[in-house]
Amino acid sequence: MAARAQFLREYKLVVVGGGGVGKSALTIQFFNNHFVAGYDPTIEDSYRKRCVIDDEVAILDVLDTAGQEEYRAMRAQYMLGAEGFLLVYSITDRDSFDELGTFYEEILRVKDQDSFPMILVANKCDLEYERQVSRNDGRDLANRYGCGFLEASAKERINVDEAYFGLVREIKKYNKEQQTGRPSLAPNGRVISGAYNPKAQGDDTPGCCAGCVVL
Ligand SMILES: Nc1nc2c(ncn2[C@@H]2O[C@H](COP(=O)(O)OP(=O)(O)OP(=O)(O)O)[C@@H](O)[C@H]2O)c(=O)[nH]1
Ligand SMILES: [Mg+2]
Repeated sequence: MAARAQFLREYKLVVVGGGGVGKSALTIQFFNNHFVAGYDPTIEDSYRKRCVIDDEVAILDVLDTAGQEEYRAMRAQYMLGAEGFLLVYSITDRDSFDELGTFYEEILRVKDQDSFPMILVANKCDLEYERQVSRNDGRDLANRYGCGFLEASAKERINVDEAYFGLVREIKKYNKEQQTGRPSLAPNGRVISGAYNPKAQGDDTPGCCAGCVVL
C-alpha cells in the first residue's frame, strides 16, 4: 500500500541576542536535552524537529544566530525568513538587556511591521546571586514590545520548552489576526501581537499554507 503524504506546518524561529547570553545552550537543551557548559561562539546553526503543540503536529525549524558583534552584517538576511523571534538576554549581564533594543528595532524595520511575533527570554535565572536585571525590568520591556516574557535557565531546564512553544503560539495568534484583520487588544486598548499566556491554547487548526512541508 502506498504511503500517504503528510502535510505538516513548519514554523521558522530565530534566536537572537548578545554574545554569551545562552542562545545556543537554550536551543541545544530544547533539541537535545542536555546543557553545554563550555562557550563556543556561534556563527549560525540550524535545528529541526517534529513537535506536538496544542494537538498540532508541526516541524520547528530553529536558527541559532551569532551574538558577537562581528557577525552583525548577517542579521538582516536571517531576519527576513523568520516567522518569530526569541529575544534572549542574560539576567547576569545588564549590557545584554540594554542591547536588545537594537535587535527589536532591526526586526521591525526588516519586516516593515509595527509588531511581530516575539518572546523575551531572560536566561541564566539559576544565577540569582549574579543578577543584574530585575524581573520587573524584563516584564516592563516585554510590555513595551507587546510580547511574552519568561525567565529561563538552560542549565536547569527551566522554561525552555515554554519559550519555544510560547513563540509558536504567538505566531499562530499573529497569523490568525492577519487573516481576520482583527488584532488582539491589551486591557489598555493597545494593539498587541498576542500576549503570552502559557496556559492559553492557540489556534489549533493544522496549518495548510505556504508554510507547510510534505513528509
Ligand atoms: N549558569 C548558566 N550558564 C549558562 C546558561 N545558559 C548558558 N550558559 C553558559 O553561558 C555561556 C555562553 O552560552 P552560549 O549558549 O554559548 O551563548 P550564546 O548566546 O550562544 O553565545 P554566541 O553564540 O556567542 O552568541 C556558556 O558557558 C554556557 O554554558 C544558564 O542558563 N545558566
Ligand atoms: Mg551561540
